[in-house]
Amino acid sequence: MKNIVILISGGGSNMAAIVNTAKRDHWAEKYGARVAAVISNKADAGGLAFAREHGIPTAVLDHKAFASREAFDAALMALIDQHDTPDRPVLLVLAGFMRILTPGFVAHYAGRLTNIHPSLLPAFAGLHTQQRALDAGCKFAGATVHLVTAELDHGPILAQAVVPVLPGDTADTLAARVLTQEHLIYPRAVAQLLQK
Ligand code: NHR
Ligand code: GAR
Repeated sequence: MKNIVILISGGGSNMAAIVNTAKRDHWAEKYGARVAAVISNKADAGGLAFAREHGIPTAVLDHKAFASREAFDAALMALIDQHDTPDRPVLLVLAGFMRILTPGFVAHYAGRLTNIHPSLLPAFAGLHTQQRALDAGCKFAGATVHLVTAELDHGPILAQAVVPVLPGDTADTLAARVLTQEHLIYPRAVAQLLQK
């Protein structure tokens, strides 16, 4: 049995893709897994409404209310681990979550913490990936699902998808093309982890 906890900061479309796939593919029956909670560091994250509409418990933890990254991460860990039991260990899924996590936090969830990053890692770790890919003249871009380690965007790769860069692309049009692929590979990669 697994409790999936998803962290978001924004629109939450990857979170929604995982929730929808879990339902469509009967993850509860197949893997004993369910999305147990969605947590955002931003109160206005669009994805919170989707989660609430789907009966998933939500929480907001505003990083600005904490004096340090360590203090924020400790509070976040306490919230997440409410869903952690010996027979239902939490699988923690970052989906557009925009806060860098401390090494202590990452170690606590080692091997059960995933992220989706909008580039073909190891190229373009960090932020503003699509503009950097355009500036570099890349002909292809994409997304990577990886296990999170203390080094930003450098954990073991679980899945990737490639899209072409098209003439006239802007960072926004390229990001939208990449995002459609993210919605396919992230639920698939999570399902693979649930089968382990
Ligand atoms: N934490 C660790 N330790 N390792 C990773 O690989 C992580 C991580 C936390 C988030 C997602 C990542 C991405 O996919 C992620 C991977 C935020 C930033 C960032 O610079 C960078 C990478 C990612 C997420 N955040 C700023 C910060 O100071 C804040 C930016 C903002 O609020 O808009 O934390 O791209
Ligand atoms: C996605 O493209 C995701 O890869 C990216 O933000 C978008 C979130 O969309 N993640 C990062 O840039 C992490 N730093 P979503 O909120 O609709 O899933």
